[in-house]
Amino acid sequence: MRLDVVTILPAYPNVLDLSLIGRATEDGPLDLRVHDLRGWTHDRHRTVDDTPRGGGAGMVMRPDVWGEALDSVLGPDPGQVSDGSGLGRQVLVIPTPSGETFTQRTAEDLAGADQIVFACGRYEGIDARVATHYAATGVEVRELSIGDYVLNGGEVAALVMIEAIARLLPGVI
Ligand code: ABV
Repeated sequence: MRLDVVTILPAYPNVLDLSLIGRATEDGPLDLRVHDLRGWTHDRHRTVDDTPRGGGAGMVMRPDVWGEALDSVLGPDPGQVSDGSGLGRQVLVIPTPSGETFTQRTAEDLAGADQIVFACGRYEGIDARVATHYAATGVEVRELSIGDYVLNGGEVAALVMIEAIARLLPGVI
């Protein structure tokens, strides 16, 4: 299974190397790739945050930067993994406190995917047009919450989901 994590804190997923998940990445069924969102910015300050469209308090994350990042990570046929071995199930997970609750059932379902891309937002979240856009292009978009509390960003939520999903894969435990 391929797992991609897009984040402005690309060192976060390094903790997975301490566990069984790290070993599964070295010689097992997991292909974990971490991407720095700021690699898709074009300005000198590598800006990823923006004032919300239509006004309102707080900052959202720029949809143009997320669009370039996710177009690149999802590849030319969004919704399908093209890894040479035929087409597979590709899922875009957006951790958000307002999402559907992630449960063991969700983990079991997502363990059947061929590629999961975790879009980890900071600030007040990723501009809502990002989820709408990829859902409209045929990607299975899942906005998921690990619990009824607010974190500073989606990274820790993604780590929780990755651990719960990866341990279900044959050859990880
Ligand atoms: C994602 N809180 S998931 C981004 N419980 C920001 C905050 C946050 C998540 C969660």
